[in-house]
Amino acid sequence: MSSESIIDRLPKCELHLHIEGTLEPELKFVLAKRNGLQLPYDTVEDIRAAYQFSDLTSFLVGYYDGMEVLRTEQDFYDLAWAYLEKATSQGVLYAEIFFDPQAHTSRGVPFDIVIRGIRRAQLDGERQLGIQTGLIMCFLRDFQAEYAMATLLESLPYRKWIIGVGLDSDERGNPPSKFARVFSRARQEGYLLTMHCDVDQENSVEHIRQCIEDIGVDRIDHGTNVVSSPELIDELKRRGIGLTCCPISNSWVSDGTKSAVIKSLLDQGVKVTVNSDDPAYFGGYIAENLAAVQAELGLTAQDLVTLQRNAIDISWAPPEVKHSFR
Ligand code: ES4
Ligand code: ZN
Repeated sequence: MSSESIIDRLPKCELHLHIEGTLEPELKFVLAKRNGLQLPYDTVEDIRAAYQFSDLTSFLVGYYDGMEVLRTEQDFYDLAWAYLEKATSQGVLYAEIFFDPQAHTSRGVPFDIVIRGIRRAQLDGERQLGIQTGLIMCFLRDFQAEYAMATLLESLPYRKWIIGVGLDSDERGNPPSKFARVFSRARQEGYLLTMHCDVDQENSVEHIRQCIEDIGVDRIDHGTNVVSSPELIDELKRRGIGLTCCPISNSWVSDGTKSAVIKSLLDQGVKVTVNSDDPAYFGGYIAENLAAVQAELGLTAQDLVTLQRNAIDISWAPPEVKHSFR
């Protein structure tokens, strides 16, 4: 069987997917029209052509600007529903979905509008498409820790709809330690913890160390720079902390997919996984990300299965969902 068809047929588990990063240009136009907004582009092609990033900061500026069209509960529903249909078409059985409430509350869209729209799509996805999902709330690390804490408190009435918290956005000058109190409180509230340590960021290895030793995360998003620290690799393995890697995203914000690093960590027994990040911007959902690694490295069928097993192992899915993959 060719690797393409193995990838097509593999039941998939997605662990690193920003719902706002699934906003395709076509939907951007629909939402802009519905909300009476004028986009600074005339066509879908113009929008795609404007997606030229060389690093994380340049990507993030356009990314947050692009969310302006998301205003109503129905907008968030439509966004999440479109992703769930796409994921189902690629054989995703279970997905953990990040959302960035502060990217919306900071421009006047209430928290409950955001989460209710996404939640309604999750329920419809389960009923109509058979895809199971969990929701992870990310704090924006370039905002103050106090705003993250206020967002954490605001989430508590929706506690049952959220499985964990994460940390994303611009990493430079915003280390994990800045959010130690917020994450400690989140843990007390019963949330599981993950944080981004984006590829090739300043002080990446120190940020990974803080995640593991000071914050006590359950997982790390990206985290591939750990490859330069044998001690931290051992610590990841000892604690069973997995990495959610995103090869196509890496190739936009750094100097390549880091496929060789992913394979090296896989071979060293770290629980690495392959995921999408912001597919509408980077141009690849989970199948394309697996295919990108496959094309560079010629992974065996067994490697591809291991990647999905790892994902299920380190996922925060309930036991019955984990069993459905066996
Ligand atoms: C992100 Cl690539 C990346 N890095 C940090 N934060 C993010 N949020 C969405 N995509
Ligand atoms: Zn991410």
